[in-house]
Amino acid sequence: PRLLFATSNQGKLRELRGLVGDSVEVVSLADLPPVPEPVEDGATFEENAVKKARAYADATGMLTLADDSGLCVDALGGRPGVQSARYAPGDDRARYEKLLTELAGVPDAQRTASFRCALALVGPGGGEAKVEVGQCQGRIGHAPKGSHGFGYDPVFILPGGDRALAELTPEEKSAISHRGKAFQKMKPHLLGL
Ligand code: ITT
Repeated sequence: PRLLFATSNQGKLRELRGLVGDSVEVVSLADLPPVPEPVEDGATFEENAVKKARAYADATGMLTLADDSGLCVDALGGRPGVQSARYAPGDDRARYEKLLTELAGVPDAQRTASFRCALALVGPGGGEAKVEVGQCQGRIGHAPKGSHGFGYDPVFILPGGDRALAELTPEEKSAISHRGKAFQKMKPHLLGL
């Protein structure tokens, strides 16, 4: 079946295309006439993912998958969390630079963080959403490094070493990422269609 991946984030779209492979034809928002953007005012990733999937499924009549994700930093009480895309104006770099500034002077042991992802799938006729989540643990580094990925990947250090998520190839990232884990749980729902 054709699947609408309802995101305007090119990084997410690239990763999902890699995860889906050739089994499903993926259409993105860029392939469709403009649809009004839903308001992401939910308190949780799950809630926002369902809001997005439902809004785009209603507007297009297509099987729709949406992703709401973000970075939860323990020393910041879980911020930026659901606000990750709006944490600072400007681009991804402006946002991870702000994070490094906020964490200046915080020792490594207290720089723990997790990426979270909620995927929501809504059928062409609406109805119940299928929701799956995934997490990836790590800590915030002291300077950006690596050129892969997107968003906060250059400042997210993986456990057991000093590698940033942005230093992993797309395949390596998807094997351990919040999005990859959520997608593996979502896969049976997609194949069952
Ligand atoms: P859509 O709502 O159109 O999907 P968005 O970028 O606004 O795109 P979110 O509201 O879910 O999406 O915000 C997620 C933000 O969290 C995203 O902009 C990144 O900054 C960050 N993020 C999510 N997944 C990430 C990942 O795998 N690596 C790095 N940063 C990530």
